[in-house]
Amino acid sequence: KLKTAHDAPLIDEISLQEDLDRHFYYTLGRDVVGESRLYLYHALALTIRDRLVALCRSTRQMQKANPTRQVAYLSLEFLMGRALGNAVLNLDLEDNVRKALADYCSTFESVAEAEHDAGLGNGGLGRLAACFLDSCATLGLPVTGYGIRYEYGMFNQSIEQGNQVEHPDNWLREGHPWEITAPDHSRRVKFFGHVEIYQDKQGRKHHQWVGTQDVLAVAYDVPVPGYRNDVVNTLRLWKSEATDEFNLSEFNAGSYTEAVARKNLAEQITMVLYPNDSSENGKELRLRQQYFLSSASLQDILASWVSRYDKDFTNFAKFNVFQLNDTHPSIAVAELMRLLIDDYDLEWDSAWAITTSTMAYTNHTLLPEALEKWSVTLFARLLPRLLEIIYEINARFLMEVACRWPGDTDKQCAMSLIEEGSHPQIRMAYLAIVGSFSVNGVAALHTELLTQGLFNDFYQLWPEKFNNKTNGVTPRRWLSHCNPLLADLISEKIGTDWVADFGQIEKIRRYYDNPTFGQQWREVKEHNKQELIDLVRVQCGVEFDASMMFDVQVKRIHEYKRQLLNILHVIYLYERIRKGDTANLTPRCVLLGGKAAPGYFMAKLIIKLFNNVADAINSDPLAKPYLRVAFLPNYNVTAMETICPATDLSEQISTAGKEASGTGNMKFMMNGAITIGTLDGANIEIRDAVGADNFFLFGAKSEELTQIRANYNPNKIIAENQALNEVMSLLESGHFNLFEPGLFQPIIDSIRDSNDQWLVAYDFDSYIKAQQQVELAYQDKEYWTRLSILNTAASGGFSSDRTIKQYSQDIWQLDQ
Ligand code: DL6
Repeated sequence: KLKTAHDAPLIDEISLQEDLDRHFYYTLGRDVVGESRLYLYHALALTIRDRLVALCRSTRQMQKANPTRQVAYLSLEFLMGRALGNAVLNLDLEDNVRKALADYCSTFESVAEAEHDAGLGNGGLGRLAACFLDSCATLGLPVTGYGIRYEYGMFNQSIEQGNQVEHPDNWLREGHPWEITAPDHSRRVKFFGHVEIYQDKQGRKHHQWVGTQDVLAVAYDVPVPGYRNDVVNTLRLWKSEATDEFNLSEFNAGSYTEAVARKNLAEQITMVLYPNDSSENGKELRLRQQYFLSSASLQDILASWVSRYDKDFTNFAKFNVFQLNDTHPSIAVAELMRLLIDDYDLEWDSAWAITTSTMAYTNHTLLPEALEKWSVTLFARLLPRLLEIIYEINARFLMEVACRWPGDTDKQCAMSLIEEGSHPQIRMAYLAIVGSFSVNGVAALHTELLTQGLFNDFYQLWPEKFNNKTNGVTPRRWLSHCNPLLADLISEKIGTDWVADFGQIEKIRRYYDNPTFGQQWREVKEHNKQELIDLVRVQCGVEFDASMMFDVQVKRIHEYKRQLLNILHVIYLYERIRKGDTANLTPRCVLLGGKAAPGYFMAKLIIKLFNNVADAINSDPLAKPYLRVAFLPNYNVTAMETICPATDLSEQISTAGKEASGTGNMKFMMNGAITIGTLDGANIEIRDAVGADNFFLFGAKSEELTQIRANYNPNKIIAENQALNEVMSLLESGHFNLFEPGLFQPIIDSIRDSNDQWLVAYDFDSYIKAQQQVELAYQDKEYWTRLSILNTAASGGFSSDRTIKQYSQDIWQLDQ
C-alpha cells in the first residue's frame, strides 16, 4: 500500500485561485473574463493537473522506494468519460474550485460542461477498464493502464429521420489538458519485413526480424487519481508516429509523396477506434493496433526492468503481471516471447516460464462472432516473427494435448491455436489461454458457461487457471459524482466512509421503511428526474413528466440485448391505450439509448423502429397521459451520469446466457432503480443480493435454451398469445411505417423465424407479466421507495473496489 505523499502543491483556496488565474492569463493567454467557458475549463484542468502531477510523482517515488509487484492493464479501450468532476471529487477540491470560479462569475457545473468525453471505448469493456483504474488508484495498488490514444474515439451519433447517423469524434481538437507527453519513453514497433536466422559463435541459433517498417509509439500519460488517498496512478496511451527515417532516405531521394504516404500510414494506426463492440471484422489495421499497443507496452516495461536489473530476468515474474482485457491484446503473449528471446537472449523455456507466469486473460464474451481470429496469411505478411513464435507455442502445446488425450487427433484439431482450412486462422482466445496463468470470466454464470462450454477442453486440461471475477463499477463516479443529492442523503445517515468502503452502503437498509427518509429519497429522485427531463427535451424534443415511471434501457444496440422486446412491450402498451384499456395502466416514460455498430444492419433497423414507434405514440394525444417514448441520441458516459440517477426501472432483458455480465445494471442498482431482467450475466448476482422479491424476473433460463430451441415455433406462440398477436398485427399492418412500406419486414421475419437465437417471441409473455408486476408496484409509492432503498443498500458487492480486491488477491497476488 502506498503512503501519503508530501510534495503535493497546496490545495488551499488561495493557491488554487492563484494557479487558476496564472493558467488563465498566462498559460492560455486570456484576459477577458467570461470570454469562453472552454478557456476556463482548460485553466481549471491545468490547475488540477498540476496537483495530480505532483501526486503522481510522489506515487512513483513511493513505488520505487518499495518495489512490489506491478500490474500492467493492457486494453484497446478505456472509456474514461470526463475527467474534471472525478478529479475534483477524488482530490476533495470542490469547495475551493467553486470559490475560485465565482471570481469568473462561473459555476463548476457550467465549466465542467465544456469537457469532451474521452470516448476511447465502445461500451462495457472499455468502461470497466476505466472503473478498474479508479479502484486500483483508490486501493493504492501499483497498476498502470496501457492503451491507445485514438485521434477519433467512439463516433458521435445523431438521429436523422429516425436513423442513426455517425459523425467523427474529434475529441482532441480543442486539446486534452489532462495528458502529458513523455517523448523520452517512445518505443519502436516493427511491422512487415522477414526473419533471418544466424548462428552465433557458440552455435546458438538466433532469429532476426529484419527489413521491417517501423512505427514510433509516443507515450501520453493521463493521471488517474485515487479517492482522497494522495495516490495518482498513470494511464499511458500510445500514439503512433512515423520514425524520422523517411527524412533521410525517401525524402532526400526526392520521393516526397511516398515519404508522406508512409508517414500517414504510420499515423493511421492510432487514428480511429473500431466501433464494433462484439464482432470482429478482421481488418488489418485493427491487428496493427493490437500489436502496436502490446509491443510498445511490453517494451516499456522491459526497458524499465533492464534499467534497474540489467538483463537479469530471474525475478521478473515476481514483480510483473500483465492483465489482458479480452483477446484484443493477446498477441502480447507471443510478443513477450519475442522480446525476451530475440532482444534479451533468453532461452525458449525461460522465456515461456516468464510469459506464462505473468500473463492473465479476462474473457468478456461468449458470442462466437466476437471471438477473434486472425488470418495466418495476414500474420505472415505483417508480423512474420510473431507467426513463427505462435507456431512454436502451438507445436509444444499440442504435444501436451497429445499426452493428456493420447491418440485423440480431433481434440488436437479442436484445441489447436490454428484453425485449419482453406484460410487458416489463429485463434486468439486460445493463444491467450495457453499463454496465461489465469483466465477469468466476468460474472458467475459467464464463467460457468466458459468452463462448461466454450473453453471446456482447456478447463479439463488446466482447471486451476480458471476463475470468476464478477464485474463492478466505481461508486465514486456512479454514485458520489453523478448523484450528489443521494450521496449527501446517504452520508447524513451513515457517514461518508461508504465512498471508499462501499460495503458500508448496506447500513442504509436500516432506513428502508422510515417514512421521512423515504420522502427524502423520493425528493432526490424527483430532482434527478427534472435533470433528465431537461436533457430529453433538449436532445429529443420529447416532454417527459416526473410523475410518470422512468423506464430506461441504455446500452449498445444488439439483438441479444433485446431492445426489440422492449419495443414490443411499448407497442403492447400503446395498443392497450388505443383500445381504452387504461384502468390499471401506470403512466410511464420509456427511454432508449445506445449506438449500433455502423455495419450492423439489424441494430440500426431496431433504432429506426423505436423512433418510428416513438413518433406515432408521442403524436397521439390519446397516449400522452400514459406513455411517452424517446430515443436519446449519442448515449455516452456523461449522458449516463444524468440518466441513472433519474431512472425508476432498469431494463436488463438480454437472452439468458448472452450478456457476459453487464455493468449498467450495477450503476442503476446503486442509484436505486429496480431491475426488470432475465437470469443473465450479473443480473443473477444482483437478484441474489437484493432478494427475489425486490427484482422483477422473467424469461427463459440459460439451461433451458437448448430444449426450447429444439422445437421453437414462434408463429404458434404468436397465434396463441392474444397480446403478442395484436402487437405483431399492428407492426405488420405498417402502422409505424406508413410511408416506408416493408421497412420493418426483416425485424418481423426475425421474430417469426424458428431459428431466432434471441427468442423474442418466447420471452414476450413472461416479460409482459413482469411488467404488469412493475406497474402494480409503482402505483404504491411507499412500496416502490422501499424497493429502491433496498436496491441501493444491496449494491455493496457491485463496487469495482470489490472486484479489484479479488483480482489483486487471487490473480495479481499483490499482497504477497
Ligand atoms: O465485462 C465488461 C462487459 C460486460 O459487462 C458485457 O456483458 C460484455 O458484453 C462486454 N463485452 C464486450 C465484448 N467485446 N468484446 N469482445 O464488450 O464486457
